[in-house]
Amino acid sequence: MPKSKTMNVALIGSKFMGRTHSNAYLNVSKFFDLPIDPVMHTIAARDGKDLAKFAPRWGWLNHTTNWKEAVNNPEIGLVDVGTPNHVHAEQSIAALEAGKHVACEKPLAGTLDDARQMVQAAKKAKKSKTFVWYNYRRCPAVALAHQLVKAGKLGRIFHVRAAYLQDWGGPDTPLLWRFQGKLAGSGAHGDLNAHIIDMVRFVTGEEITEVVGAIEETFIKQREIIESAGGEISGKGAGKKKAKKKMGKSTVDDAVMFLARLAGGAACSFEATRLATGNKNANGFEINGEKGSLKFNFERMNELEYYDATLEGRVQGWSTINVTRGGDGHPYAGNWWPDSHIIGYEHGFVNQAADMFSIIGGKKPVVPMPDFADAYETQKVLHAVIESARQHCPIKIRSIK
Ligand code: SOE
Repeated sequence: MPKSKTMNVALIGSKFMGRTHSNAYLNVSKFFDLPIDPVMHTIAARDGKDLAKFAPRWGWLNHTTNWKEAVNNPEIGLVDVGTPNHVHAEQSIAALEAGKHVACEKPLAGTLDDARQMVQAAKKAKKSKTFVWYNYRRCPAVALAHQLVKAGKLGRIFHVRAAYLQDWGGPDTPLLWRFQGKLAGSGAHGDLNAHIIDMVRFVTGEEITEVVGAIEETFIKQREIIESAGGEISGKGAGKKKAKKKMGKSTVDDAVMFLARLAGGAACSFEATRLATGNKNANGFEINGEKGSLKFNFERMNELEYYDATLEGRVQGWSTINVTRGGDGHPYAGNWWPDSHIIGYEHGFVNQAADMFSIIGGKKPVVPMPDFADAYETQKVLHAVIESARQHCPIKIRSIK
């Protein structure tokens, strides 16, 4: 068996995305034949005690509390930035300047300025490839939606309605980094609208050209400061035992909604909120075209609903495609289990790791992969939405540099 080519990976961050990315590197070579296989070389994070447990548990050979040491290690080929938004730029740019390939969590950055600096650094680093973990593109149902639209199955697109609804951001949720503007950049907007803006661009193949109007709302102005609370969404109710609560100001949105136009003229609505009570991770879209429609809801992530308006009227209706059939050409499905042996949230990350190493190895990804320049288009829309909400006016994306 010829020895496969390998590349050492350094991951920065060991919280929620640290786990999803570690799981992806642990499993990708078991399910995909890659031109280059990742080696889980180093995990870097701030808490040395936590790291000592995390590293062996998740398959990392080395661990360090000094991310710069990992980034500058000549043995490392890919640096993966899985940290909060305010350090994406510093860590990604350092890795690019060290000649590494760089993967970064979404959104590209907390601010447009940071994102622009990342794109400029990526342009300068000619030999480095960049990737952004817009993982939902690689849910097989979303990838199939992209392929169907690209094949012309919907024809001219009239409407897109996209919503990413969660409900973990209630009054009991403490002042995590995600509620601090200087760390996160924005709240549900950069966290959740980022995903649905990217997905709509990806599935329709069209850029958003104008934000027509927007609402930005912070319903819960004060949140409890919990020293131990990290950034993760499980901090709910952490402060319930404390007698006297120390409160801090939430400086980000809890919800942002906006109306937009696509390059082909479609009229779109987008909604992101952490207060949609009863919706846990309802990330979805509906696209209406001349020849048909598509509907996706991540809470039923293996299913894509399709309405084919080209059928004779008496047999038209919404069909629910269980996107698990590799034999029928469903994207990624052939790498996993037999028909209808459904997959989960973590598989999208494994599928992304597979495409990243395909690209590094000179092969094509199954579906398009966002690099820093592509993710900057999403970042420009994120910025335009907040400008539109605050100035109460439409904003053309071409005006954002
Ligand atoms: C929190 O809203 C979060 O963890 C997002 O940051 C992720 O991108 C999403 O996949 C799940 O929810």
